Amino acid sequence: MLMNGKKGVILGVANNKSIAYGIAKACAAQGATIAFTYLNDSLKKRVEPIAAEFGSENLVYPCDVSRPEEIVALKESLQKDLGEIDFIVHSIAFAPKEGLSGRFYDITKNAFDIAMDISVYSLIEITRELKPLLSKNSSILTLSYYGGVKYIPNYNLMGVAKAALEMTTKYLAEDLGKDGCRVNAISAGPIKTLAAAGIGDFRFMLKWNEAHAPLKKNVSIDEVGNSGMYLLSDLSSAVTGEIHYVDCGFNIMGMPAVEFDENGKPAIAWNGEK
Ligand code: 0WD
Repeated sequence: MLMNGKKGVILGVANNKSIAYGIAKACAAQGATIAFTYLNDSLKKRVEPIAAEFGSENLVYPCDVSRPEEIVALKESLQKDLGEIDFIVHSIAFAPKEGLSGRFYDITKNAFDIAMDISVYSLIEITRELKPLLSKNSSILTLSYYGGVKYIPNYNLMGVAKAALEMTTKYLAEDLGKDGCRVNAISAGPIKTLAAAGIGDFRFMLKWNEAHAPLKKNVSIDEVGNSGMYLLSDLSSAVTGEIHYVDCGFNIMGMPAVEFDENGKPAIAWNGEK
């Protein structure tokens, strides 16, 4: 199995719809030992049974990434319970609701700081704190979205955070390459998760992607999970600093490919409905 003997930690499982859950499933299926973290007590109740599903009932730790002391405590727990680790998955993002709709220029400094802290700086801090535990052949993975590269309606503040996250991935990749650690991001297509529910008109985004992506479907957490497992495994041993699209090809489209009906009218209307 591809992940036999590999140990790692996955941050960002909120429930079994989370992208992080899809990644955990794919890694566990290939023999990985996985530690899980939860944001707060209400999520603890959801994460514990998920950890048990993967035989990790004794590897569940609190970690609110906005609290540096919890990241330090996570490092100590992982060191005690796992020793060396081979992978880290950072599947965390947050922006206050005001940053996910309306006029972009109305974003407050407070909302901006929170989004950048939790969605971007946390990757740097986790990497720095957990680095002493990383093996000489390790891999770090984070999650991005196309809204960090091009304008996407309502993605607003999170778009700016994802742009910063993607560059953070590249700078970390250079920094850690000499120590045998790879750092990559998956830019996933839209998926209905808890975090996605906060984005205005998300259902429309799903329809638009399904209608216009070359594969004519939306991506599933299992598909992102399989690609994530590849980036965490030795199959990708020469891949680092990469932003890997797992979006049914949506990002390659410069213009929607539209079919026309017998009257010469586009068969796909502006709202993505046939
Ligand atoms: O369409 C999507 N769902 C996409 C998501 C497309 C492309 C990328 N992504 C990204 C997200 O931006 C995020 O970085 O994937 C990552 C995972 O998101 P998800 O799986 O869509 O969402 P969810 O299941 O909600 O997991 C994100 C979790 C949080 O869940 P809630 O819903 O409680 O905010 O991030 C965690 C939390 O568990 N999280 C934190 N963890 C530690 N400390 C914190 C925090 N301060 N804040 C949020």
